[in-house]
Amino acid sequence: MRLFTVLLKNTKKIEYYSRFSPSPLSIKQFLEFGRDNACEKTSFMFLRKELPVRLANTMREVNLLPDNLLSQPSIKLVQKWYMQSFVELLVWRTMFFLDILFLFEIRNRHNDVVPTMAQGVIEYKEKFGFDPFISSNIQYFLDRFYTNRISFRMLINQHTLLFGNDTNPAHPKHIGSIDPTCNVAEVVKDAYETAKMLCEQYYLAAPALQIQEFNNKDKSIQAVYVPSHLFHMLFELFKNSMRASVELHEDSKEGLPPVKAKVTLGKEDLSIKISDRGGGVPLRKIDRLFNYMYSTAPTPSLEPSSTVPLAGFGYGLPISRLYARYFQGDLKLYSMEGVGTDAVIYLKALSSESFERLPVFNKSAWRHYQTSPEADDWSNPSKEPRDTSKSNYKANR
Ligand code: W6P
Repeated sequence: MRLFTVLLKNTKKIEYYSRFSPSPLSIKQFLEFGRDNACEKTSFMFLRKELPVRLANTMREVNLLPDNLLSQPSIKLVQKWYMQSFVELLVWRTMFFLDILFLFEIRNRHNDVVPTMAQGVIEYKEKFGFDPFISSNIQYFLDRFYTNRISFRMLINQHTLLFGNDTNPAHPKHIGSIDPTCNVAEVVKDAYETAKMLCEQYYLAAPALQIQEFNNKDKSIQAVYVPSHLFHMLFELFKNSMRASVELHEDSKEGLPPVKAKVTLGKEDLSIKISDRGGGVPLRKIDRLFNYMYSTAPTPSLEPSSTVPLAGFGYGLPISRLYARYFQGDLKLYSMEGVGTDAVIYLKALSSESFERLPVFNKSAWRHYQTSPEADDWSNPSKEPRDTSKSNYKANR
């Protein structure tokens, strides 16, 4: 009886907080807040409302997933973590001091959300198979769910880095996780070197790197950005480029073609292009590289790609694209089959324009989960005309 009333109350509270929209912050705001008069109390006042709002928004959306997916044990486990954190945050609301250890505890509880959700998708696929409708549902959901998670961790990290005791001695100029003068080419080199180590371990060779910067002035291009996010994206792209390059040129005499990086700065965009000569990907398969359901293998240990350390987890590309989009950028692949692939990361050149891009739980989001699959409104190329001599097939030409 008591358990029931507790559950009822929590449902009501989730409903209450989910009616508020999350408040997106720009990198400039994160910076100004952390730099000038970083006030722990102000940060606490913001977080004690904003964290439950962001959690509640995403928890409502989890509930819209198809029953067959929601009932998988891994998804249930993730839901339990969210509920626990939500309840704890509401207790925290009633206090007027803040405990950084408590925020660490919440953050760490959610460390394994990505592989656990992936496991849930695998469980679903094993029982029900691949379904294009479910796949597009999952795609829409996970993009929003993981963006929410990126943002939640961003908020917690800013608070704990700014007000925790452990000021970052390696990066005294950083404001929390933001580097106000992030040297983009340096992060490119870092990510390249890390991927190169893995690549050499596995293939005993790795492509060289060529970096080019395009800037009006003759100093290196700087961004106001979260270096760890940038590293995450670049590392993922380098792994893919290296793997494709080495596997294509393994037996060739000419040696490995280098991977090229180009960093450019315009008025609006800061762009980073990573180009490989790894043979490219046919257009038909490009979307799959970003598809969650497609890239989760039902038997990971038997899947050849999972034995290749360079292949990553399978969620590397879609999540890298979410990092880019999180601050109003994007990540795109331009491939030419037979030659190679260009991957471009677009970032906003101005920190005042890089606002968090956050999912909002509302009617329009709700509608996305309700639409049922309809007949395709484009012709299907695989269907042959039944009888070309009798039908109007010829008359149509
Ligand atoms: C490839 C496939 C791919 C994905 C992402 C980035 C670069 C590349 N290169 O061949």
